[in-house]
Amino acid sequence: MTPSGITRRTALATTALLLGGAAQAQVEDRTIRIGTTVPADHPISLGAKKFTEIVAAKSAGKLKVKDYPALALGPELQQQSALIGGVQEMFVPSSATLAGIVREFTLLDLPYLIRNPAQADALMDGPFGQALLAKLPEKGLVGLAMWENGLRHITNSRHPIQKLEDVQGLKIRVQQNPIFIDMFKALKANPVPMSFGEVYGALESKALDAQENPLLVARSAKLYEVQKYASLTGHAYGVIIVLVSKKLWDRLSADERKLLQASALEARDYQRQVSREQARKAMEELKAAGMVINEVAPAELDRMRQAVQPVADRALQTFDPALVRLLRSELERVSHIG
Ligand code: EAX
Repeated sequence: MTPSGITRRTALATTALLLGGAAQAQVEDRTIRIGTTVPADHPISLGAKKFTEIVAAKSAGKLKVKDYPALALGPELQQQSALIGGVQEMFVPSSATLAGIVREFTLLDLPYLIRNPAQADALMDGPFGQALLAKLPEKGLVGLAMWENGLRHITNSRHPIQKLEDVQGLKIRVQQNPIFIDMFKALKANPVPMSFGEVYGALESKALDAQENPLLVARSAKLYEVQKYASLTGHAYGVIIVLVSKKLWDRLSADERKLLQASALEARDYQRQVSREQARKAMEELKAAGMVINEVAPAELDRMRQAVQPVADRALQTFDPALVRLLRSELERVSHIG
């Protein structure tokens, strides 16, 4: 025990943090579990792994973040409830599964909202993205950053989707989210909301014909083993939210909060970069794995866009007009990007 009563390890960490230029940073020994929904090799889980490393470095090893990929800590809704209840520390889900907690996040799922990742970054990192994150604390969650899942496409085991009518009648898994259910009903498909953890089994048993996700999710979850066709519909852009339990957040010191916030943003830049690098290779990897991938003709994409537009129009009428105005002005601002 040193003369001033500080334990040797805290002295060490304080020294390290001092070296890092932080004034007397208050960081305690803590273990933090972070869950993801996809396998370890997917950029979302690689982002979570990077986050564990950045936090360890910034906290001189005091904040020990352990990552649990592929829904190892339970289905999406269960993990979200665990954060709200304070029995789990962090989770990195698709924004779509927040629909039942903060309905405004479903605005991110509106069909054909975003054309490319650069637009997505500008929208998520801008005032609209911040307005959504600001709605989480009153529900027991804290949002640190928005990471990338990517443009979503339809895969299925029946036939290539080359025209609007090819979607009709498909039994398709969708995220547990009213916009996705309404979107695929509008396309005359048969949407089945389900946890991502059940998708492979449902496709393998032919209980379902189809699912929709970015190609990287199809690659990482080996959906090419149970899906023959992938059609580049680009019908929605997938956003990932880095969540912390508010019960934990309220116990953290200001330094610990700053450290986790900075780490989530640093890991965000890494995660988006890896996601785009891997996305460039995903199509060839899936073709090599035996999938038949087709572009959908612009005229048919237009027909799909028109078929789902009423879903967006109806949904927009149910939200705070000020938030919808912000979304519209931000979409106008980012529409010139990329
Ligand atoms: O978060 O559930 C989904 O389809 C999500 O895109 C996936 O879990 C990644």
